[in-house]
Amino acid sequence: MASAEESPGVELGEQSATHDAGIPVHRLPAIGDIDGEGTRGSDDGTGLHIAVVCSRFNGHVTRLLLAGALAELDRCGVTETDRTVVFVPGAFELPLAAMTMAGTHDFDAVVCLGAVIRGETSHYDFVAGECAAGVQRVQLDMKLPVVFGVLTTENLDQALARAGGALGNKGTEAAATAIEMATLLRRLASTPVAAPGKAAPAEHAKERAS
Ligand code: INI
Repeated sequence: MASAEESPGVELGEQSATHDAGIPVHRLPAIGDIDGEGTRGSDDGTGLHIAVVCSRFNGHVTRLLLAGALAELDRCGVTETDRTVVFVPGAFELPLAAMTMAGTHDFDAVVCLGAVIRGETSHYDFVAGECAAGVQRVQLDMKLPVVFGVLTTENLDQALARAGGALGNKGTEAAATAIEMATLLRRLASTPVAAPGKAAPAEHAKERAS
């Protein structure tokens, strides 16, 4: 997503803004928004198996994230029978549950949903930081898309704005990211990627010939 630094002249406030190409600054761009050659995923989730891990802490926010995520999975063709939803107490527990779901090897992606809202102590920093680091660790260790659909905000209003309010729904974006990454990884696995002028790895060539 474009940042304030990448988009000079764009005023980034609580309201949605668009940069020159008309792509919303605050929102996840649609898959086709960035033109040109290159391999990308799709939003066709037909046949994909998706796990959703949702934190119950700040449940009045996370339930909205979950609703957004499930609606997006519906839109992308991931049926109820092709998805599994599990709940954990708080965002700190998301990585372990995500690791457990990933370890089944039954899923093409895991979506983690949570809301960490700053309080009066430094607890927020530990929970948010460890959650983010843990989710990324699971993704890299398991070589599986594990999506960070966790709000980290200063207050409840900021969280609600991003949970179906004026600034979209982080749960919806997380589910869309899971589908795009799962389909991208499938494409990269079935189509050998080779640097210009280099032959594709032999095993890929063999696979193609068969
Ligand atoms: N968990 C959250 O998901 N959001 C928070 O804002 C939060 N805060 O601020 O404390 C939070 N804490 C609980 C934490 O995730 C664990 O469940 C708890 O520490 C037990 O391990």
